[in-house]
Amino acid sequence: MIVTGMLLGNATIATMAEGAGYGLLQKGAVWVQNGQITWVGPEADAPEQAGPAEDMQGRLITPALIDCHTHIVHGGNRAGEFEMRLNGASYEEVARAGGGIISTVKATRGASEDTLLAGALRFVDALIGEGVSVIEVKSGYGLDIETELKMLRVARAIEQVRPVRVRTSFLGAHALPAEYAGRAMEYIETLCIPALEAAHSAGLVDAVDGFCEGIAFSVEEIEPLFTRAKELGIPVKLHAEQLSNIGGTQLAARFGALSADHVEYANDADAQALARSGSVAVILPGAFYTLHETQAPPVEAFRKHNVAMALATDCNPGSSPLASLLLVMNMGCTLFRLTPEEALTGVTRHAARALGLDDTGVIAPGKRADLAIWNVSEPAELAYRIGFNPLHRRIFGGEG
Ligand code: DI6
Ligand code: FE
Repeated sequence: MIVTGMLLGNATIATMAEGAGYGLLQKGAVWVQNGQITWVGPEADAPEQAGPAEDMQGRLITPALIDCHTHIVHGGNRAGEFEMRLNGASYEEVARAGGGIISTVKATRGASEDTLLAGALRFVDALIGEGVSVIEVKSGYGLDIETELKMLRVARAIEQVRPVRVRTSFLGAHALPAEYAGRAMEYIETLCIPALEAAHSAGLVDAVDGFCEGIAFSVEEIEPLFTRAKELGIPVKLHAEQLSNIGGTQLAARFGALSADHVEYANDADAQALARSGSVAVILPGAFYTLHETQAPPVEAFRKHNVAMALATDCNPGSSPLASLLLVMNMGCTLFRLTPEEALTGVTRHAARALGLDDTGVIAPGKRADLAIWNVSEPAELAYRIGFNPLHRRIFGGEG
């Protein structure tokens, strides 16, 4: 008998397969061959060719985690601004001292690709250390063609130096650069769309994102960008209804978006629109926490209308300087009353869907062998503990 691959046995397995809650298997085993999952089930039923099982000693195995919304590539940091504010400085004083999103744009424009990559890897490594296998990375701190492309190249470079998959989102419509003050539509038409075309030609874009908000871009300004994305065959997603309700969720749904993200101010009609379009609601508790927001996303409406909910770090230097997906799971439960099962689904199966990936996020035959093995015995413990990382081992594409 020829034994191939590896059989992980004596495990509690949360397969996260559709329609089955955690899809929990006690005394389970999973068989991995050539980077893929070949079989999962009760160890007693394991195929003979799988050979003897490696003893997981009752540990929990889940799909590896997926962080489906980050701004992990950026120049500089805003710790000084954080400190100024906590010492009593007003928003205007911070802005006059060069703070805010525009300060990150300046730092990102000025940074080399090596510097940006080294900065990002600090957070990438923290996420990998928590069992993460896929990270979405947005541009959006360039706001000029050259720097938007630079950010996306750095995002792609992460995959070359770390065992992780990266999905890139073009976020040229993140903020209006000073050069275009008062001319938002002109920015979209003469800079943002050409930047998207250039980035797409260079093979750097998996999705197109925008920041639809009073302080950023309106529905009317995002629409031509989404129209162009559609023509190019690129899926869209949108930062929508984070600080107010201005119709971004409806726009996202109209374009069949992969996801609408933040969505604190979304209402019942917005939830229905997402349900119809099959878009995922990506919930970002890190920004809510950092900004001291009080409006929680309409979780009850999402449940009622069967909108898939994902959770992500939103890792960025301003509103969410957060690089722990385990903490995000806890925050989702504590701040927004998600159940631990919804939280785990939100960083696995639903996060994969928010990125348009159908080869990962669940433990099932034919999927990638991206697994996280934890020193816990039940899945609720992952969301329950705060500031504790129980990862025992991560398997990425069958390796590890
Ligand atoms: N939503 C946010 O909260 C951040 N961007 C976005 O689209 C803010 C990013 C920053 O402050 O750097
Ligand atoms: Fe964001």
